[in-house]
Amino acid sequence: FEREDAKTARQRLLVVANRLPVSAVRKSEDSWSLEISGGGLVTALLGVKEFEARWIGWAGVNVPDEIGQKALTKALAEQRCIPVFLDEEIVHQYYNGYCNNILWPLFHYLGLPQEDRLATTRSFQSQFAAYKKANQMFADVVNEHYEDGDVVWCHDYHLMYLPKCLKKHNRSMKVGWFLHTPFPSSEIHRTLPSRSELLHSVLAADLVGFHTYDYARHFVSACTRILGLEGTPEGVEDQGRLTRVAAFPIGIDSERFIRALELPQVQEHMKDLKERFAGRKVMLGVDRLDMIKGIPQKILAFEKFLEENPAWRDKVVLLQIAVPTRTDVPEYQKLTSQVHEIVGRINGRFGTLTAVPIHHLDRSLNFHALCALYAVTDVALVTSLRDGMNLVSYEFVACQDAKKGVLILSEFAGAAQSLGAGAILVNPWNITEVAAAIDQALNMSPDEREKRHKHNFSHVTTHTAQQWAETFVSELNDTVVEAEIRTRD
Ligand code: ADQ
Repeated sequence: FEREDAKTARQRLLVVANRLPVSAVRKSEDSWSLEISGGGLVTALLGVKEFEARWIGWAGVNVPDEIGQKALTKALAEQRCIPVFLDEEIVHQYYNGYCNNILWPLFHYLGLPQEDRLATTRSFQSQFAAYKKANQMFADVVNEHYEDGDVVWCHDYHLMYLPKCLKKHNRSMKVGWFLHTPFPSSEIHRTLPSRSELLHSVLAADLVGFHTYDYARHFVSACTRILGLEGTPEGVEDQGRLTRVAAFPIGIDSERFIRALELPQVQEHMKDLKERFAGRKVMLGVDRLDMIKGIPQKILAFEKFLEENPAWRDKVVLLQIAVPTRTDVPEYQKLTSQVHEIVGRINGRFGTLTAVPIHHLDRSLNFHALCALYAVTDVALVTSLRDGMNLVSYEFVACQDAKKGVLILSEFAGAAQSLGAGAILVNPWNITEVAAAIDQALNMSPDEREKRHKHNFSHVTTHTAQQWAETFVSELNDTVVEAEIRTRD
């Protein structure tokens, strides 16, 4: 009955994520302009009609003064957003430090930071303290706005300490936690100094979700091996209390992409691109400029392909659109220079006076330009070294119903589990294998392309972002009801 009631009364959903789905720019002492970002999570939740969603998160700006905080809170309220104010020091230690320098690389199998061990250990402790403090600040805002019957959905590696903070305050709160990155093998998680504390905290949630069964299995193994708890087919059991653990593969709002292709400005853009690259096959990479995306490896594989296939040199072009992220971090600056250097070398080697084989852009594209690019592409190259899911592969497939292009996809992206049958799967570390996959993709028969595309298109259009969000929240409601019945019996 509880679910039925929730449906008719539109249950409130509190989505807690590190960042709010808006960018805030201060116009004056007491006024702000807001821009809604179109990320996957935002579109997923906007599409869910069953719940009334509110967002709680950091607005991405430092607002030290009360006047500014009040004005921003008011402006955000119109967008159903509630800010958590974090000062610069906390952001440095919690966000840049513990989240992005420790958990992000570790969860993508890149290990813990290797610099001066002593310094790392010392800063590790202060960063973990800041992480817990920041998570408690998120919890305080949730507690302030929570009403009986709400569902609280915590997102990602930034907020692993949040379920514990929430349940400590209110045991009956319905809390779910979803991880957008991979959860690594328990042997990797074991290296993390705060390994047990984080696992215990996540287990305080009622439902814990991952993109794939493998990540869920790794999490359960970490709990059994590191904490000595019992793993069951349903989840993890601790002193009679079950935390349900399951896979909820995310999707995209495929209709939004399909509809965009009909717009005159997108059609115009497609026409320009087709003219610009007439006579050449277009290969495409769209990534955040992050080490996990395997951009240098991808470009080196393309070089190998050109080296081995001279006949293709003036008949193919690789467009690599890499939006810079975390630009203040030295490793990311190094990655940018490395990519520029490789691209420069290859263009110098195989370019002619009229054309170069690689166009590399360090920038973000707007939605319409991105759709046009996806639609004119012959072969998409997604070669992440690790990736929780990878939505670029889904977006490409959604835009390809006319062209039926080929997707080359890393076997280390979560998407390999869902789009594997239609894509050419590769080990992104093996440059020879990726070069061979490029050859196979460019020479694939139309029948084979159609067959593979059909499989992927049907998956992408039926496993949508909206369905993902609805499934997770329904499962969370059911899990809590089942737990109540178990306790009563
Ligand atoms: P990301 O690592 O950001 O997400 P991904 O899933 O590919 O990776 O999503 C990237 C989004 O940014 C896509 O919507 C894409 O269109 C957009 N984007 C990337 N580069 C762009 C560019 N140059 N210009 C414009 N737009 C660009 C994290 C995890 C993923 C997981 C998602 C969702 O790392 O593994 O799939 O969350 O859970």
